[in-house]
Amino acid sequence: MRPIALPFAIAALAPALLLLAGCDNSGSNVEAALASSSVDNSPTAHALPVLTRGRLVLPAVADHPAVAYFTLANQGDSPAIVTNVVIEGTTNATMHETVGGTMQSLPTATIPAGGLLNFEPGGKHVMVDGVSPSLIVNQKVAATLTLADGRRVLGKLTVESQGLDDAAGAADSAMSGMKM
Ligand SMILES: [Cu+2]
Repeated sequence: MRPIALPFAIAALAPALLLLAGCDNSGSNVEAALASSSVDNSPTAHALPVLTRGRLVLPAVADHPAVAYFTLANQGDSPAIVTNVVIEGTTNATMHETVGGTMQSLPTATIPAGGLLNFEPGGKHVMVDGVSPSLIVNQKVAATLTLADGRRVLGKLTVESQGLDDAAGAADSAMSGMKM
């Protein structure tokens, strides 16, 4: 996939690029995920990966994309490859990754054998379009992840608001609008 540069001159011309600019950076926190996970870590050959800490962050500005984050734990003894994400109450979900301030789409994402894969602000995340206006904060929506071997991982995402304390700025810029 082609990295997408962030210049505003370009981004302003293309809403799809503009929203890609919205991912800020924060550190990964694998240890915290492990510590807070209720997943049984004993490896099992054909265990289905488990989705935890799922959240769907609504856009501050109507008609902008939402973004989904979650942690995937693979208890199996071989890598699990996520190829598709579907989220209830939305029309389209696409895996993305932010690397060094640029955004790439992520056709697949691999959960290592016996390990974790985090979708989190500043790293891998899921861009979500067509969010139903009926979704409300604290509601749980279903997420269905398809794996390369055809298996499906079902999980729940808690709907969150990203807050409207800077609504004017957010309206000016999808970058602010996507800020976490
Ligand atoms: Cu993105």
